Amino acid sequence: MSAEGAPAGTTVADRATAGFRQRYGAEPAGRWAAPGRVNLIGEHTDYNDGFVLPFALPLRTVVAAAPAPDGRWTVWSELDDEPVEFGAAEAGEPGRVDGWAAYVAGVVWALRADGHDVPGARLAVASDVPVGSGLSSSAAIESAVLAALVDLGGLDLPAGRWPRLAQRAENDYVGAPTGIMDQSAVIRGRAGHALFLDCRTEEIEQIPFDLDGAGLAVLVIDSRAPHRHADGEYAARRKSCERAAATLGVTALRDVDVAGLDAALNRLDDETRRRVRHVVTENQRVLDTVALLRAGRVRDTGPLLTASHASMRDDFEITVPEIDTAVEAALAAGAYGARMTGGGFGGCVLALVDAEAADTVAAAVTEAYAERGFTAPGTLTVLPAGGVTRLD
Ligand code: GAF
Repeated sequence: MSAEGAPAGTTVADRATAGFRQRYGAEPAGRWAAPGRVNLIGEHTDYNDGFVLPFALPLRTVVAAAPAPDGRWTVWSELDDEPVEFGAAEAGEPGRVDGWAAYVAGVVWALRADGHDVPGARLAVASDVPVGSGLSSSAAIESAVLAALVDLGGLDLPAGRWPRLAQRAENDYVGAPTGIMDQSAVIRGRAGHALFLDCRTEEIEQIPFDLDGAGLAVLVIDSRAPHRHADGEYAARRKSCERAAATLGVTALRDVDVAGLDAALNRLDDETRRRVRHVVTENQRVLDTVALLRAGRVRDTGPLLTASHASMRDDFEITVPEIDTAVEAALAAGAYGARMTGGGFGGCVLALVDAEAADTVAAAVTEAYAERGFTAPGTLTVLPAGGVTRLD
């Protein structure tokens, strides 16, 4: 849906501005944009203090905003006709604002909990990041709102601290027990690079990910699979990992490496064994992928991506038939590697392909879907883009 008053064909930033003008009858003081993300590799490793390698997408969420002298927050989104308004009381208590606006109230909550004097504001949100596709539309809105409020209030908050605050908004206000990957990718992503993040230390390294130079592309396939019990299953996986770490006497599964895996597995029940094996081997796959990218061997990362998928399918058990079909069809059509990206139970698949073969691979996946009677997938080729930024 796009904002009334924004002619068809206008950009997401235009839509945010048009929405702001129409809703508030004034000009915004500025516009802030934050991207969605895909994760190249390293799934369900972030909340285990492990390694991830996501990158920011060219699809963005834009927030047009201006200070509100009454000290309250009003937010309008093109996803919803009615704006949501709240004050310090609602922002002070998790759960008082729900639905999509909870991500906005959560950011206000997290900033205030961190001791900042958050300015009241009017905000208008437009987004090209599809909601519910596993491309982190939630981290995008959190990060764009965070950037807007930091700038409007002149808050003293270095960008290095933003991911943790945005994560707190999601964990403690919205109530989703996610890790720090998505917010980090969306805030710290850099064009042409994948973000190698150590989720324990929050150290980052920008890893050149030169798809163009290698004649390659990342094809993102939106599985269009309905998210089946995603929230409950995500929380269950997280709990299972935390229980395993406690049984093994380590702070987090990050502290088990491939060399110590067999000894660790011997101490666990069948199901937990599979969960732990995924996390430990996935951390190693991230390190191996980083090593290959550092050596400029982009194409050679393909088998690691595919191995990551097998591990998510067989050991972590978070894939669904549409997702597995997309991966198999992409590989059969010549992709160098393919895997589900994101939390699982739906969402997107990414495939590493020759740039000139992207359309053929997309068509093969669409055909495999049709044969199985699935709703047609969405497909898009992407290059790594930059993180959150002020537009003007
Ligand atoms: C979701 C979460 F938000 C991330 O923190 C991460 O755990 C991911 O699932 C799985 O890798 O995107």
